[in-house]
Amino acid sequence: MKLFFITGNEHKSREAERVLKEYDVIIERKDLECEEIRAESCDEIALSCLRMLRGRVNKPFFVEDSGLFIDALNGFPGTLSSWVFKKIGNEGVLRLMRGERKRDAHFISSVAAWDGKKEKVFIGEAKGRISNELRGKGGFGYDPIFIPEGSEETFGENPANKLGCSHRTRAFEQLGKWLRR
Ligand code: ITT
Repeated sequence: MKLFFITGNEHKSREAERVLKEYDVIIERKDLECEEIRAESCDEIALSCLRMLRGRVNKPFFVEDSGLFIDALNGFPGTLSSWVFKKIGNEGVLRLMRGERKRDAHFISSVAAWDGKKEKVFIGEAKGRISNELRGKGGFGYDPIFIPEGSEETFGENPANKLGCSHRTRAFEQLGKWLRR
């Protein structure tokens, strides 16, 4: 089966490709602009993008919205993750967390898919904590400051571990199972 992944982010599409090939799903990335609504949850944003793009993509496709939610910052940057990363980067987030002992955080990935007949949303989560300093050059975005549960290395230091347990992997595994149903 072939589906379009509408995203401007190549890292996301590479990660999706690796997970979905296990389900015999081939993806093709297409970069179409979608006006993101303001919302507190990634699934609301993903679903609204899916509905906005339905008329423009007449083939089965999906979109993904994700974000980093930091407990000590009441969930910030959350659904603003992409914008905040561009503005202040990992250094800026580490500055906001300076002196903070409670460093719990989680990533959320919401995938909204249209298989040609039905729409469906899948949510994946990765729990972890924010490191005290930048570590590792792998991955993208907040990977160098996020340490997943059960590990001492950031996603940036250990991208192979990321593929096994990330929010995106978990959401795309559900999509793969649904497509294969
Ligand atoms: P599209 O909307 O075009 O898909 P985007 O990068 O703008 O691409 P989002 O709006 O979903 O995507 O923003 C999510 C941001 O959250 C992303 O740009 C990163 O800064 C961060 N993020 C999401 N998943 C991540 C991951 O696996 N590792 C590191 N940072 C991540």
